[in-house]
Amino acid sequence: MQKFTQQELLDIYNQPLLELVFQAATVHREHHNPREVQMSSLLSIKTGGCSEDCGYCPQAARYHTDVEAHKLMSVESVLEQAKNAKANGSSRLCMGAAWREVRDNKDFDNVIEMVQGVNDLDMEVCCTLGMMNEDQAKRLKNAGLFAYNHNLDTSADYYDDVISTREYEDRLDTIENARKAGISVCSGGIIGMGEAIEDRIGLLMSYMKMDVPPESIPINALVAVEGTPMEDQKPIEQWEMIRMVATTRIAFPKSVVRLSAGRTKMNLEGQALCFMAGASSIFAGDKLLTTPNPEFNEDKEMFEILGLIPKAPFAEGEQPETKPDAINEEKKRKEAIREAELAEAKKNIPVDFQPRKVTSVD
Ligand code: SAM
Ligand code: DTB
Ligand code: SF4
Repeated sequence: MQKFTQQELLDIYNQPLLELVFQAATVHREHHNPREVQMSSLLSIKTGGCSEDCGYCPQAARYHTDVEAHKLMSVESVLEQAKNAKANGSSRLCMGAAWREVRDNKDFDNVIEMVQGVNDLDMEVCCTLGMMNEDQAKRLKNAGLFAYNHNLDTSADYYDDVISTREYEDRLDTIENARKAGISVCSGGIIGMGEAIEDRIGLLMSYMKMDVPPESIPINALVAVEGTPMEDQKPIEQWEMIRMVATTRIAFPKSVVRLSAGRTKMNLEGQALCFMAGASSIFAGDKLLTTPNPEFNEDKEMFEILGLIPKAPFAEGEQPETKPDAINEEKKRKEAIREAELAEAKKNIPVDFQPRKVTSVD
C-alpha cells in the first residue's frame, strides 16, 4: 500500500473538486465494484447514561439531551430487529452500546449471545461497545463477531478539544486488541466539529501509520444535537463530505469507505458524488443510534435512480464460525443442575405439606 504524507493528502484534499472526484473514482474502480454498496443497520442495544464526555454525543449522561436512557435490550428483541434489518436488505448489523468500556458481567454475556444469534442469521455482525481488552475481543470473535467499530474520531492534535475522559492511545489500544483477535476493524471519524482541514487529514494519517489500516472507515458528519457542547456547530457543506470521502478512498484504496452520519442533510446529488468518489457502504434504516437517518424507502429509491446494488454479506471476508462460549456454557450447566435439584426436592415434599404460617416478626 502506498504511504502518503500529511502534505500529500492535504494537496489531494484541496485540489479542484471534480479532479478529486475523478481521481478517487479511478482508484475506486481498480479495487471495488462501483455499483455495489453495503447496507448496514445500526441498533442501539444500550442507550444513553454514558459516563464519558465526548462533546458530540447525545448519549453522555452529563449533557441534557432528549435521549432517554435504556438498559441493555433482551437477546430476543435484538434478534427480532436483526431479522427485520435482513428482510429490508441489510447484510450487516452494527450493535452499539453507550458504554465507556466492556465489562465482564451479565450484560456482556448477553451481548455474546446476541453476536452468536445474529451470526447464525448469516449477517455480518459488528459491535461498538467502547474500549475492550484482548480477552474480551477473543470472546467476541469466538462468538462469531465479524467487525468491531471503534472510531478515532479526529486527529491526535484535536482530540483533547473533543473528549477528556479517555485518551487517543486508549482508542489505538482497543483497535489493536480487535486486530489481534482476528476481528475486522471499522474505525473512522467525524467532520464538522470545528476542526481544521489539517485535523481531518491528521485522522487519516493515524490510520496511515498502522501496519494494517482499518478494513472499514466510516466518515460521519456531526449531527449537532441540542444539549451537547457542539449543539451550535454550523453544519458542514456537503462538498466537504465529498472531499473527505474521496481523500479517504485515495489514501486507503482497499478499505470500505462508509458514508455514515449526516446523510439527512445531503441531497441525492451530493450522495451520488460520494458513491462516485468511493463510498461503498451506508447505514440503512430510519434511525442511526439515537438520531434520524433517511427512510428505508428513500434509500431504496436512491439505489434505483443511481443503479446501485446492495452488497451481499461476507464479500470482504469469510463468515466467522459461531462457537460455544465457555462462560455461558458453564452458566447453563450450573443452572441445569440447580433446576434438577429443585425438581428433585419438590418430588420429596409430602402432598399434604402446608408451609408454616408466620404470624408476626418482631
Ligand atoms: N460508546 C461506544 C464508543 O464511544 O466507542 C460506542 C458508541 S459511539 C455512539 C460510536 C461513534 O458514534 C462515536 O465514536 C462517534 O464517532 C459516533 N457519533 C456519536 N455521536 C455522533 C454525532 N452526534 N454525530 C456524528 N457521529 C457521532
Ligand atoms: C459510526 O462511525 N457512526 C455510527 C456507528 N459508527 C456506530 C454512529 C453514528 C451515531 C450518530 C449519532 C446518533 O445517532 O446517536
Ligand atoms: Fe459514551 Fe460512546 Fe457517546 Fe462517548 S461516544 S459519550 S463513549 S456512548
